[in-house]
Amino acid sequence: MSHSAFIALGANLGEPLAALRRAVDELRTLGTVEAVSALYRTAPVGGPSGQPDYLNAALRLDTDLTAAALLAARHAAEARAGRERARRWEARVLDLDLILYGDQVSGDPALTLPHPRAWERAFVLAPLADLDPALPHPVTGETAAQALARVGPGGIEQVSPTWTQ
Ligand code: A4P
Ligand code: MG
Repeated sequence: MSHSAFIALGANLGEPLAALRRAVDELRTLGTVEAVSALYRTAPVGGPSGQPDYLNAALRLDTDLTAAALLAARHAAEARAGRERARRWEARVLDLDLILYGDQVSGDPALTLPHPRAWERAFVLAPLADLDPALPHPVTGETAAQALARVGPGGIEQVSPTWTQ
């Protein structure tokens, strides 16, 4: 059965735009990419100080894979991009987060759904609102557009509406 997954992409080391484009191509092999958000330049949130700005985006993937299989595929894609996992929230060549998987809710630390910080972060919410402003948080019901208005668009700037070509 096909599930609708929303995946956030981020990178702030190496060649972030090339890494995000490659990630979109890799995700196309896992299902149907129904929509891709605009691309944003965003100020780093958390982590060591002095990190470069991020590029962030999101996409909707309709897939037959389970959430766990998607997460495993994402680890492989991050590894291919050359990500070295060391400290949490440090600069990275590619970060793929599973934000939503249908309306599935999970507290498993290895796979928390929805992604626990997504509805508090403009760098996730702005791309999500591009894909579907009415997208509801499965627990609270707050939509992506409502959450973006609540947290405010500080620290993010749209760079390009069409960037995957
Ligand atoms: N994990 C649990 N649930 C999920 C899920 N739904 N999606 C586990 C993805 N991973 C999930 O993640 C750490 C662990 O979370 C994994 O073992 C996974 O099984 P990670 O991606 O390896 O490490 P991380 O990204 O450093 O940690 P985390 O907690 O995912 O951080 P965030 O929340 O992704 O924050 N600022 C800007 N401007 N733009 C960014 O993209 N990203 C972060 C990372 C911080 N600041 C940023 C940005
Ligand atoms: Mg992450």
